[in-house]
This record gives sequence, C-alpha cells and structure tokens, in this order.
Amino acid sequence: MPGSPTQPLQSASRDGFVAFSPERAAAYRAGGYWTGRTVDSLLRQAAIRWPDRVAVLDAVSSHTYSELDDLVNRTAGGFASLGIAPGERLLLQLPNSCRFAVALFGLLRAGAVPVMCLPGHRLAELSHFAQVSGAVGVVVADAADGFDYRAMAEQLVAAYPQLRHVVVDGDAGPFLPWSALPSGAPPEIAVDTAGPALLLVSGGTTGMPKLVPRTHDDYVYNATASAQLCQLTNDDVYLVSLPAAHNFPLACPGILGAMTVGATVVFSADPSPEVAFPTIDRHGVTVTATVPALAKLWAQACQWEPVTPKTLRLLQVGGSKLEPEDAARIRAALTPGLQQVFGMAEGLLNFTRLDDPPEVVEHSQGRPLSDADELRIVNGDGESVAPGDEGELLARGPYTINGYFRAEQDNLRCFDSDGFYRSGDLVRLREDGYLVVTGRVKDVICRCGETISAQALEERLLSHPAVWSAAAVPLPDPDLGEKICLAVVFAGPTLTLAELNRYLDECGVATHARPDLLVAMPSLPKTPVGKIDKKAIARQVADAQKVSPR
Ligand code: OOB
Repeated sequence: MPGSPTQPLQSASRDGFVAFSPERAAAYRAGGYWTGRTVDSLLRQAAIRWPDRVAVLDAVSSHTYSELDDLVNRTAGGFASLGIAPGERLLLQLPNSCRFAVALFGLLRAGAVPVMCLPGHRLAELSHFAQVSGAVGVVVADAADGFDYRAMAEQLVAAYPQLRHVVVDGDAGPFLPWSALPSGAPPEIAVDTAGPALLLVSGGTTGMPKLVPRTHDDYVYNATASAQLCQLTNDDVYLVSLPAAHNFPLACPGILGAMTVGATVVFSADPSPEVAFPTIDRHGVTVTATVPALAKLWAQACQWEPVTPKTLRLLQVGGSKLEPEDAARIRAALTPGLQQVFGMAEGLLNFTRLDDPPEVVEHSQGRPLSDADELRIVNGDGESVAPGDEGELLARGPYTINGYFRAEQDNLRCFDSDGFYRSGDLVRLREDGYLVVTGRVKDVICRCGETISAQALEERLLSHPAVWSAAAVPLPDPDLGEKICLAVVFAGPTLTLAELNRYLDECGVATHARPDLLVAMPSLPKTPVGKIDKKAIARQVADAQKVSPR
C-alpha cells in the first residue's frame, strides 16, 4: 500500500523498465486516472467492503473475499520467508483455478513481480522469460491437460540456476509443495505505484513474446475503468474462460475488474461448450471474455448442447478479428449483449459500448476506453493518413506502456520519439470514432512484387458458406518470392483450390491475390490464448512440403 512502512523501493526491477515521463505521469495523476493504489489494494478493499461475498470459485473450491484475503496474507508471508525480496520476478504459470488468484495476489502482496505465463507456454518461452526477467523462481502446477510442468521446471532450473525457488501446486517431486510454503506474516513493504506490478507477455506474432511491464497505477486504472464501461456490479458473475494470466480475462475488466465491485469470479479450466455451458448455468454467469474462434464454437454448439447459456448479459469477444456475419450469429445464439474488444497487452483497449446499435457492435472493433487515450493512424512514412483511410495504429495514454522490459532494440523499433506505441495493426477510423481492424502491417504476402493483405483475403474466403475458418500464410517460392498458402477448415465437404479461386474470381479479387496452394485442415493450430497461430501453420505446411518457412 502506498505510504506503508518501508523496505527498499522496487529498485531491483527498475533497470530495463521504461517509466512514463514525469510530465505525463503528473497529468494522469492530476486528471484522476492514476490514484496511487496498488493492484493488491483492490483485494484488500474488496475484503473490507464485501467480506462475505464469494470472491472466487472453481470446480473444487470457493472463497469469500475475506477468506481470499486471509489466504493471500499467509501466502505472501510464505513467499517472503523463502527470502523473496520486493521487486524480484517469479514466473507464474497455473491453470485457471482459485489457486491462480491466491498465488498472483500472494506474490503481489510480497512485493514480487509475477511474470504472467500462460499454461500453453513451454520450455522455449519459459526459458526466454526466465532469461529476460532474471526471475528467481517459478510457481507451477504439477500437471494439467496431460502436460507435466514439473518435468519442464527441472529442465528450466538446470539451464537457469538463478531460479532458486520452484513451488509446485500438487505432487511436487523434488520441489517445494505449495502446501509446504512456510507460514509467516505478510511483509510490510513500500511500493512505488508508478513502477511495475507485473509483467504480461506480448501477443506478438513474430519471435518470442516480449515482457510488458504494467505499473500499479496503470493497471488499477485499466481494470477500474473497464469495469465501469461494462457496468459491472456485485451482482455480476464473471467466468474466466480464457487463460487467466492473459490481459483480457485478467483486467479488461476480468478478474481485477470484478474485484473493484465485489463481483464473483468463476474459474473454468476448460472452455469447451460441454464444460463451459453447464458452468455458466450452475453459477448464473453474466459476463465472460472469449476469442472469436471460441465464441463461434459456442454459438454453433447451442444447436446440440443440452444446456445452453441463458444468463449471459455481456459476451466480450476480442484478440483477433471477428467477422460481421459471425458477430450476428453470436448475438442471435448466445446473447444480444455482444461486445467487441480490440486490445493489447501493451495497453490500449477499445470496446464497443453496451448501448451501441447492432451495426456498430457487429462491424467495428470499438473505440478507446479512455478520453486520455491518444491515437495516431499513420502511413509507411509515419504521416497521418486522411480521415477514414487505412494506416498503422499508434497509441499513447494512461495505461499504455512506454517500452518493453529489458528490450532496448525492440523499443527503438516499437515506440516513436513521442513515446507512441506502434501496434503493427492496420486500422481505419470510422466517422463515428470507432475503429475497424483491417490487418497487420507484417501479415502480408509478397508475391511476385505485389503485397497482399492476408486478412483481406481471409475475409473474402470466410464469406463463402463452405469455409468455417481460414488463414493465408506466405511460403517461400523460387519464382514468386512468396506464394500464397491457404489453410482452411471447411464447414462441410471440402472444396478444391479451383473452386475457391472461381469464387474469388466472382468476388472480383485480383488474379495475383489468389491462393497458390490449399491445405484443408481439421482445425487450425492456435496460440496459447486461442488465436490462429500462423507461424505454426507455415511450419506445418513447410514440413509437409519439405521446404523451410520464411
Ligand atoms: C489481446 O492482447 P494481445 O496482446 O494478446 O494481442 C494484441 C493483438 C493486437 O495488437 C491485434 O493485433 C490483435 O491482438 N487483436 C485484435 C483484436 N483484439 C486484439 N485484432 C482484431 N480485432 C480485435 N478485436 O489480444 C487483447 C488484450 C486485451 C483485450 C482484448 C484482447
């Protein structure tokens, strides 16, 4: 808590952290965006205001706010007695469960800075996170979804001996079992709320994910303002369907936003309709966040699942582009309360509003959360485009980072001289101030001197009733430079490449922008949060063809 008695400030995590400029920080404080509260104070305050309300529950446990607060006190004491000092980083990788919330707040209350790994991350990613963050420990489950996290932890600590503490939820093997965390009183620490509270991992599509330092001030604002926008109250029941460590279910408004109003958070370790629908029904879930592929699946599953969602008042969809036809189907099958969310771990969030007409909700990706968000839409030379034209989205504001953690080279590329974050997203600003995402700067295929937008091609194909999902990826080609490979999941019988190209011909798509290769797949590979993983598609197809991806 600000102003509490002291241990040193979080200096250990300061190196490699790019702070907001003093002028902008002062303006955000003066404007009331930053309130000097810690992320942990959200739980402390909820425990004071709503002690007996259920804070978190999962398939096996449930805790009121006051119980959760007590558990977190003990856990923070445990971490501190291991010798974990304020500012030190720990990798946190747990499945969706109450234990996730206890561990996250236990680390925060001990002053540690959790690195928010997703359950789908593996040794390559965890090694990268350990190396860049200089983490001193890991908190993992023994096993989940058929994967043995302990075995991975053994490899990890062998390569990174700096990882002094490995705490395992469940059967710990050679490591410290969660249940044997020493007991102790939570440490008294002084926290600089303008410093990093936690490190998110970027959803970037190229290279290893980068570490995104979110400060107490910015993240508390992020969660509080999102909860207000979504009109969350303590009658709401929020379902964590996506991996809890992802920014979307964590703070947009997600788990942290629910805490600002004393709502209940339900953790589901499995987002499939068979598990999620009965969970929604049993607990009267009113709000949840999904990615388009999951929302589409849920809408379709309403046709055959015996129990379907009846209580959802707000279904958030974000993470990748939702097509208007799918948005309409989702509204019809699941709830008229659909909300598109275009966000990023780096900060900027755009939401459609609760009272927006269907046209806006179905055809746009929302508008900025905050009136202090500053947006620029620029061409390849960095100049602002004409109103309504496509360009790259740049953003700056009270909850958008000023640099990745310990990534000087990336920061030169990803931030402009005014501190704007270059999102790499191509967007168009509608006259009403709403954004439409039109592609990614780098998600293009350079075929024979022409640059083809993968998203534009995918959108065309998705309008064909036989196409359930589609991804266009570049493959190296000796003559064309790159050729267009199309991976498709068909809704029914498979079409041939000639049939698809005939359809594109009818749609008036240029001949140079037609796929060269069609690969039908039973499902498209996904990233740990459930977005289509184009790198994996290119790798799979290239392996099958015995050529190397670009
Ligand atoms: C969310 O965060 P990340 O960090 O996993 O991914 C960010 C990127 C964006 O730059 C954009 O390329 C894409 O994901 N994206 C969307 C989108 N929402 C995110 N593309 C099109 N339409 C959308 N609605 O994905 C994220 C973070 C907070 C809330 C929601 C999503």
